[in-house]
Amino acid sequence: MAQFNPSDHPHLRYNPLSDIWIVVSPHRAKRPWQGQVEKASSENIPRHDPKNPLCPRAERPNGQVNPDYSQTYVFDNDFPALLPGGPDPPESDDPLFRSAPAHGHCRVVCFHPWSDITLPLMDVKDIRHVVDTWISENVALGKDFEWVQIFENRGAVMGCSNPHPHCQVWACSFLPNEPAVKERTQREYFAKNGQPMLVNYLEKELIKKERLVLESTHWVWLVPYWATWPFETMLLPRRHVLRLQDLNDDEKNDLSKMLKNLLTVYDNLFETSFPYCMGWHGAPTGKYLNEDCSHWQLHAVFYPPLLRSATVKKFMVGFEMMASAQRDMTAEQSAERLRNLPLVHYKHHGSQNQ
Ligand code: H2U
Repeated sequence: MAQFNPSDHPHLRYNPLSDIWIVVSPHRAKRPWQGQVEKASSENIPRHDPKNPLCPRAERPNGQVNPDYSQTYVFDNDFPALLPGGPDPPESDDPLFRSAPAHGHCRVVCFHPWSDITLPLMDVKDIRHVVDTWISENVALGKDFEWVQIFENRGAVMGCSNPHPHCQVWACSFLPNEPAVKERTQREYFAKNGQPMLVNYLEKELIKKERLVLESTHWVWLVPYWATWPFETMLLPRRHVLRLQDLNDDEKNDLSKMLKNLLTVYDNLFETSFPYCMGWHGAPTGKYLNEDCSHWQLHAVFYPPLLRSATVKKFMVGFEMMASAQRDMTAEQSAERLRNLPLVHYKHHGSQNQ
């Protein structure tokens, strides 16, 4: 029998953070595609649209008028999924019909006053304002809530409802599923190995060098060994950091540059405004602020849906819905493709403007 080759032979990979297995089928990457093709993202977005409720000076449906903001602007979501107060469901002792209280606070963070700009096209100093806003939201909401989820849905294909550059913050009175699993897996790993899982993981990836994409003084961008989405990536600080608010000034400046670079690489992959869902995961807040959370390592995850062009996306259907997540290209092949892309944005090719 032929010797096992991870770029040729189907195999399973374990995701120790999420405690799931992924099917890797590298031999399938060359199959022809006759399925659905997405619309490429529109590039004709007006810089200012007085009717867009996320723009400066625009009136939102609740009658509030946005200020003439010039950096980031944060407001309470007008259609929040969670509310700070309200009645709780009755307790039930029936294991088949369980419910629990869910309170929260949902906010919207506009990154920039212009609608026709995205993070990779923003100046690093403006991205730094976004980083600072993420931190201040995490600190303010984290006082009262156990989990503060910061996430950006970019692109209509990811369900983003508004082209204006923005992200959302959902603070929750409970640990949602993904963080709850990460809380358990990192705690167990730490108890067994005496080191945080992701600190150990990064040490090993820096030696293996197979899945690294970009490195900076304080940050490393890589395709995790266990990535599910074709171009899924993770951004990790080099130092052990529990939460966004624990980053020092140099790390925050370096993060702003790194975000510009990595998102430029993503845009350059298919020369399109690359859709993704990105979010931050760090140690929980609320009552956890008074507990030892050394098992946690801060990280950002990027889940982009595109597979082979600006218009062909990966569908998580069929076997993925019924059984296990599956990918064709290996994590190493994705990392190599990303690594070979320029740091100059494709919209700026041939110009001085980076
Ligand atoms: P997306 O990130 O999925 O595009 O969502 C935008 C959020 O902005 C969405 O949660 C909120 C929506 O409720 N929003 C307002 O709070 N006020 C508005 O006037 C428009 C959109």
